[in-house]
Amino acid sequence: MIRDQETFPLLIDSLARFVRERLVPHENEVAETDAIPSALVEEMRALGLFGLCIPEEFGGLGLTMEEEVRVAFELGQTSPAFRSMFGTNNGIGSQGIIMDGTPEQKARYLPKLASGELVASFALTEPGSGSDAASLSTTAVRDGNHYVLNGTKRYITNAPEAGIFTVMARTNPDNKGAGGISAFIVERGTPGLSLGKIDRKMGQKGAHTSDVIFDNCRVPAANLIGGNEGVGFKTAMKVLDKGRLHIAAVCVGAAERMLGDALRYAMERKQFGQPIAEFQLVQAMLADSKAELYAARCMVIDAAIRRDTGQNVSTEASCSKLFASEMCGRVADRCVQIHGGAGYISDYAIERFYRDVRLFRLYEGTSQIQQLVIARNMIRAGAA
Ligand code: COS
Repeated sequence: MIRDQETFPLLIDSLARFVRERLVPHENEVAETDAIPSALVEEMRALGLFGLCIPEEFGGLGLTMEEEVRVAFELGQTSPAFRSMFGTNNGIGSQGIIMDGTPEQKARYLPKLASGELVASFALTEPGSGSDAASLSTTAVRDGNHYVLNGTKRYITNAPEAGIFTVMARTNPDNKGAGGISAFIVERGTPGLSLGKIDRKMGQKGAHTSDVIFDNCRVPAANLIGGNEGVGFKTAMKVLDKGRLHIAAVCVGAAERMLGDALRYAMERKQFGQPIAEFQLVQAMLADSKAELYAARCMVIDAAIRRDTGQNVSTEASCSKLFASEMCGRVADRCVQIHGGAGYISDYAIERFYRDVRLFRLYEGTSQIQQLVIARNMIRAGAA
């Protein structure tokens, strides 16, 4: 759903211009320094990018899902590290509070997240629990007006920058499954919370992940999300349903960028006396990429519109994440191929994108987890 047909295209235009004129020129610098220049982060704040998906009453733009994916199509057209900077504030870091938080939790944290004053991280994954998220072993034991957290979270995006963490921990040791898990908001600086060293990754330089370690970390009971124990896993799954659709849209944006670069290269690069774009084998790679990209774009928009009308889109979000991230990987591979040897050289953006987009098939649920979610939902519906 697009709320205002007149102003929304203006937002898209200004974001496209920001991406083209401000972010793309800094891609190499970010990759080399592993940092986003603070002036750019300031510009992101001023544009409201940290609050895109936070409700208007808390100072955000309150984008609908369709608006959000269309914005992500634009933001995806540059290094994913830029989007990642404000991605957790709009997505996995804040949505648990937006969906299930108490009015006090929303009032305390959302305005600061919307303005970008505070960065939020989502802490689910652990050394021993990745795809099998319900088996997590971080514990939270009630002690008076506090919970005492112990455990380690792994690969936590934006942990080094985060001011708050939404943390999934087991409050009921007798329930080893999803029902024993609760979600908490933990503020940086809480005694007992520390960070591991920043992970060295294959790509997405400028976006940081690290371990988050809880060692007898005392968290006020008021920070139990929604005030209810045992529903933290459901909160996490609902957050991921939305996040997966967003990532699918980012994949569409990234594929558009890569294909645009490859097309330009193919039209300029001459071999055998003519631009390589004239060769049918190159055309096949361009055409297959275009067709798949179009399919992914349509899927993402359809799933987003369905979500805006209140439908449960768990299946469609996983279908979109599965197809779009795999499509993005195939497009990246073909675009390297179209560039030939140049595609292996860091002077060309495609070399960096090829590594950057590999993450899309892994995080917020691997392709195999998306397959599992889709098939399970089908079987459940079939049995009903
Ligand atoms: N929305 C709401 N509730 C959901 C849900 C969703 N999308 N998915 C599951 N639930 C609920 C179930 O209904 C169930 O509740 P009840 O016991 O009351 O029925 C509970 O959560 C447990 O669900 P389920 O039995 O399906 O859990 P499993 O342990 O079998 O695993 C998967 C579910 C594998 C899908 C889940 O662990 C997962 O998504 N893993 C990947 C994690 C991930 O994406 N990590 C990325 C890190 S974050 S960047």
